[in-house]
Amino acid sequence: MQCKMDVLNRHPSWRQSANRVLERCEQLAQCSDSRIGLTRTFLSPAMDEAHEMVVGWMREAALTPHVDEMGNLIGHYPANETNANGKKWLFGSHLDTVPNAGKYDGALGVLLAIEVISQLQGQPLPFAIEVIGFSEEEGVRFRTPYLGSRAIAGTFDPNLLSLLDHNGVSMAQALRHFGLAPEGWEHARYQSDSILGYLEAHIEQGPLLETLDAPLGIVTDIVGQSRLQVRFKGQSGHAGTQPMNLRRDALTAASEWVLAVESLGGATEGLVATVGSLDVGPNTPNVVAGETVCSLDVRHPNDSARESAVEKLLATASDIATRRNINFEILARSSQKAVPMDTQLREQLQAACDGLSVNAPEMVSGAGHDAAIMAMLCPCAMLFLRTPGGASHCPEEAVDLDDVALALEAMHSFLLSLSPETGELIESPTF
Ligand code: HGY
Ligand code: MN
Ligand code: MN
Repeated sequence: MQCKMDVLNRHPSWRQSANRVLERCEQLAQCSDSRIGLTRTFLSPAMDEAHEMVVGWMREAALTPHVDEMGNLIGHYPANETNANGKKWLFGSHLDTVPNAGKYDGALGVLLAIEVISQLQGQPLPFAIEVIGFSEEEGVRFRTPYLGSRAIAGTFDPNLLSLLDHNGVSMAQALRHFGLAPEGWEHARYQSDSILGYLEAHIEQGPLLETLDAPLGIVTDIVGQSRLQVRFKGQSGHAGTQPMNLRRDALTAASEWVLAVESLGGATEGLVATVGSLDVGPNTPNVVAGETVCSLDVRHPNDSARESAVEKLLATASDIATRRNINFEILARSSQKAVPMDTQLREQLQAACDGLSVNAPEMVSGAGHDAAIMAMLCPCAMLFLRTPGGASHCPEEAVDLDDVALALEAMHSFLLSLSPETGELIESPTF
């Protein structure tokens, strides 16, 4: 068998590959639940279309595709016969999006991985590789993130199968409708002793790399996040006849709280706090709002700082409610601890970037990623790409062709640096 080095050295210019990746991001962005903008949610018809498109690209790269019980699309690249330890490397990111999303959040990481594998030109390595297109990272359809990676990492909670989406469809029904067997969710689980590591390439989604004029970044930690849904309940009333001093207006109560969330975020080092959704009941111009349901998203690199910020904001909400003679309650609450990336894995990724003399500063990820869940299963690392304009979770999301080419080269060079016998990380890799 030709040694790994020979196999991997024959490949076209990376700009050409980067072009193909960006063209595919454009094509994939056509798979949308809505006619206006890009929205692709868990197990939707658009996700099915996306699977069909990505399966074709996986096959071209000699990856054998399948969909697991949680709707993850997985392409398998077999090892050569000498695969000593039967272990594999995992690459990938998520295929779902937020509403009115950009084209690169998630999709770029899947397509970069497929492109790097395609440069192996079908030649096997001494370890298998799997490219995973996770089914649900954003948590849009069932208001619960990381469903796909949790199933793979073995941390999925089967009680979630009874969650209903806004059409009253349960997760179990949605899985069945997609042709999957929800009762088989456990089969999606990987065994950690079969995994060498997980590498996720992703846009930074913020302004830091652009400020540092760096094309790539290496993630040290993924911040922790708390996600809550809360309700202010007052009394609906007639906008024309109800005197101001007799109102129990749930919208003004929520509005006061939304501004309190913003000011705590602005006043606390390292904290971001966001009310991104606000449902008003009955949401009618001539009716004083009787009820509002708000989201709360709080993040910080330090878990206790995050948790104390959440407690402060909940206390503020009940103070506001009491003063305004309104009821306040928490409807749902989930939290994800801050997760460090694997030191040796990210040092080897850093060395791959250094070997290309690419400036790839270390940084914390303010965004959540499937790597935060996969870190329960195996060593993980993330490679960030500069986000021109720092815009993400919106159609303005962009990425630079040359940065994509550098990311491909860095991932490829990282692959080269693994032990040619076992695929494991090696002490001082040469580049
Ligand atoms: O919300 C996040 O940080 C990620 O985009 N799911
Ligand atoms: Mn996202
Ligand atoms: Mn993402």
